[in-house]
Amino acid sequence: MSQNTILIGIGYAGCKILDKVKTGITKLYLDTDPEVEKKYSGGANEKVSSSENARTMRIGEKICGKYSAMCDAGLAEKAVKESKPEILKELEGFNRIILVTSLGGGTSNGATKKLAKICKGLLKKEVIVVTGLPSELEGHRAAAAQYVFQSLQTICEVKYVQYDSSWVNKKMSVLEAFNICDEKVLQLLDLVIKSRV
Ligand SMILES: Nc1nc2c(ncn2[C@@H]2O[C@H](COP(=O)(O)OP(=O)(O)OP(=O)(O)O)[C@@H](O)[C@H]2O)c(=O)[nH]1
Ligand SMILES: [Mg+2]
Repeated sequence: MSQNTILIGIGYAGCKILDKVKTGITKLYLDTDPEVEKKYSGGANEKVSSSENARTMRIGEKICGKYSAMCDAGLAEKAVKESKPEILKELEGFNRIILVTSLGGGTSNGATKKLAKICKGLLKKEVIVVTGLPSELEGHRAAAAQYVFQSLQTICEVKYVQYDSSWVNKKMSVLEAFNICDEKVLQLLDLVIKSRV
């Protein structure tokens, strides 16, 4: 059944988390940030490694230019629209789509919502979003994430981890703190994958 499933990492954190997943399931790293192609493959649409069935896709090249959506969820929605033909091609043959992300950024908020709508509403596929939600320390990002989170729940199934500031201490770097968040989302993703294969 896992052959019918595709895991799509969305935005910086979504792709970072997906990169840590050890699985034979097909992966797609998707971001408005051109860096995605350097980080997760040797170039557009090349496999990350021979042992993994993984592809990368930079979306919204025309609309975002050299940059990512840079906290602009509306721009990321437009990026999905711009790259829709390429995205649809990647989704051919998959019935279950798992969107892996961490809400709060432009791409994670905008592209996840737009993709969920396309995959569920237009393509009628099974869609599950597995996401982290920013802690209250992130202020307006946390508020923006909450707004998208509520909207996503009206579209498809959403599994989430609420980041908790008590997980971190003052000695930790930001990267160390977010690596803890990665682990929590990975555990949740593992459960979702295992419950459906
Ligand atoms: N788990 C995890 N979460 C992260 C990490 N870095 C940032 N986040 C969280 O993810 C949210 C979205 O951040 P990014 O993934 O950087 O945003 P993006 O989707 O790339 O958005 P733009 O760059 O604005 O287009 C943030 O508000 C944080 O809560 C990380 O390394 N791991
Ligand atoms: Mg980004």
